[in-house]
Amino acid sequence: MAIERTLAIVKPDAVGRGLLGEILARIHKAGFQIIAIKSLRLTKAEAEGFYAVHRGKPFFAPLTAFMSSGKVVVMVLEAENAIARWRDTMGATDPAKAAPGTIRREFGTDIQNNCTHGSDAPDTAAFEIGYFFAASELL
Ligand code: FUP
Repeated sequence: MAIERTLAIVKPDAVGRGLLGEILARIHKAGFQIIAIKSLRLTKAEAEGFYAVHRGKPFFAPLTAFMSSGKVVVMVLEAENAIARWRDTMGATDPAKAAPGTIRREFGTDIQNNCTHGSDAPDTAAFEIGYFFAASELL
């Protein structure tokens, strides 16, 4: 297994409900290094660019409205097998289908308000990390 980096986002529902500390604790317990972290509010256009792969789907407009509705915390996580490991820590997209003990199962409200994002493959991780962080922030 290789050391990988993945992009994680704590979404507006989780930041707004005061869940950032709990989610950071879970990130540390799962063995990730936080390489970079920042808090920001996405514009609608920035949210649309981030989720461009979903443009045209019925949930695209509500999803991008939600993602630009409040502060998010974006971070780059590093670990062995980080992409799959972070997705396992988050749980399935729909909290109702996520495994017990995962972030989305324990804190998610519904398939849109599911608290966290994680890259799903090495190429998307590279795109998503580059969307938020300059190379000089990732040393
Ligand atoms: P994930 O990789 O688990 O974040 O899931 P997807 O890339 O399939 O979807 C991205 C985001 O779109 C999800 F986090 C939530 C939202 N979504 C919906 O709101 N409705 C859907 O039916 C599917 C996804």
